[in-house]
Amino acid sequence: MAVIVVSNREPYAPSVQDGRVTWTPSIGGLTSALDPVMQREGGTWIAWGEQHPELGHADLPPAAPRYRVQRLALSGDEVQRYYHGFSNGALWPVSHYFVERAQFRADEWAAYRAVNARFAQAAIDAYRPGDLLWVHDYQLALVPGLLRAALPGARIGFFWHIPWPAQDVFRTLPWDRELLSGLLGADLIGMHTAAYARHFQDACERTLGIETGPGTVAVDGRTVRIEARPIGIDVGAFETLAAAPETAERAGRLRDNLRTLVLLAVDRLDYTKGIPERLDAFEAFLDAHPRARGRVSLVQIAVPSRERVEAYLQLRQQVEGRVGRINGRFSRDGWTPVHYVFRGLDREELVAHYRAADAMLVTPLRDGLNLVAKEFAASSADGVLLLSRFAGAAGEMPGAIEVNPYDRDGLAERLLAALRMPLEEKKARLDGLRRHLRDSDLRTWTQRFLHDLAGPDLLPAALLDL
Ligand code: GDG
Repeated sequence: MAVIVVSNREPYAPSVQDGRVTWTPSIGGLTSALDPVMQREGGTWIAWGEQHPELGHADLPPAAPRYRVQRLALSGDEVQRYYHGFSNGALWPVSHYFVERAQFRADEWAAYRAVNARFAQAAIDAYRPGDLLWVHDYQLALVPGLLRAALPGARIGFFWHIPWPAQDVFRTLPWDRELLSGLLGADLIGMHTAAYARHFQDACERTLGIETGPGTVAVDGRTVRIEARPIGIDVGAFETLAAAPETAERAGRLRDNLRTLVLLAVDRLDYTKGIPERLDAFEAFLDAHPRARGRVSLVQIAVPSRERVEAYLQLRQQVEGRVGRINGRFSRDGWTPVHYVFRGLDREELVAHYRAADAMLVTPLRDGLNLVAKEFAASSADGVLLLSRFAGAAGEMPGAIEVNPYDRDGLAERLLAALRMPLEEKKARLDGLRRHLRDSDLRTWTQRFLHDLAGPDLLPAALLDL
């Protein structure tokens, strides 16, 4: 038995220099979650070959190949309509409650269907009886249905990484029925929170008129399970990196350069992450507390994202306008209130930032889960986590200070409380958070999902001791 993973993003991205190809693991949770299990089990990973599609399929990891990445080459038109169009211009905003930003276009929906069919066909070609199929995320919602039609007896899992919105929001999608039916091709559907799973069941009842039970939906004589399974992180990897002497040195240098208390925020530059609202709250904080001026700095790491979508270009202007305004208003005596970094950091640099921060601001307007919050909690020695009540992770992380990103003045006051928190309380909160993270680590997440998908009789032995 082998595992077949189907995802939009490829696990390793190739780069070519002087005719030599180097494969680098892609940034993000999916590669860290699934690469280890693929390395153990072998199998096939089907993904869009975004970089250098001409290279075709690859056996990875490069040093000791264990599984095959089947790289689909998408045309410019497919990328535009399927990825930037329907996935990121319709499904993403609706799922995050930004209905007014969504654009519903029939040609983009047609491209979404066609590209989902290409992914499904590649998985069908790779499939051998007994294999486990695991499809990921909102770009590929129709794939489980297509797989089920072609492979009625297959075991198909799906994980939805973003929020599932309340029914009145979901039903704004003109193709709500098709999306639901597509997903219901799976045997097991995972979501980050119980609320998302409930919303999904609501949609099945009200849009499709299907009966649901506790955590189940009955369809075509099959029972589909819908479960809350929040993704974890590789806690050990973050703890080890955070404790390394080089990290302490880097963190020390960062703090020496700033010479103030450090507030940190790390996000893809996305309108769901609440970056302008956070900057407004920081400005309100500086207005309300003149003594904080010169003593507190905000470091905002904004990772470039989806730059071909108009809304994202506008967001960048909005954010940079605010950074300029705050720095223009408050900078003095060599102190700059906002340090704005518009690029991704490497893992070591990222963890050094987590380590240097007195408080971490994770304040999305809406977020499926939010891995940054978990990574900070695993890396920090004595920092405070402020976490939006609209991040899926909030329910799991009571050790964080809960904030409402829409409440500018409230958020400003919470900042002050975080910076004044006694050391023992900070440490106690981090200890509690870390205990939970260890119990729900990434390997456990992957192992449990595949275990439950396979059923005990079919479980590959190696999955037991991942
Ligand atoms: C989607 C859902 C859900 C970020 N900046 C740098 C960097 N990162 C890494 C982080 C983290 C990942 O990217 C971001 O994950 P998030 O969960 O915060 O957000 P999304 O990208 O929106 O992810 C989200 C997730 O899927 C998983 O299901 O939690 O809700 O939206 O791992 O560390 N990594 C490096 N440099 C950076 O500058 N190396």
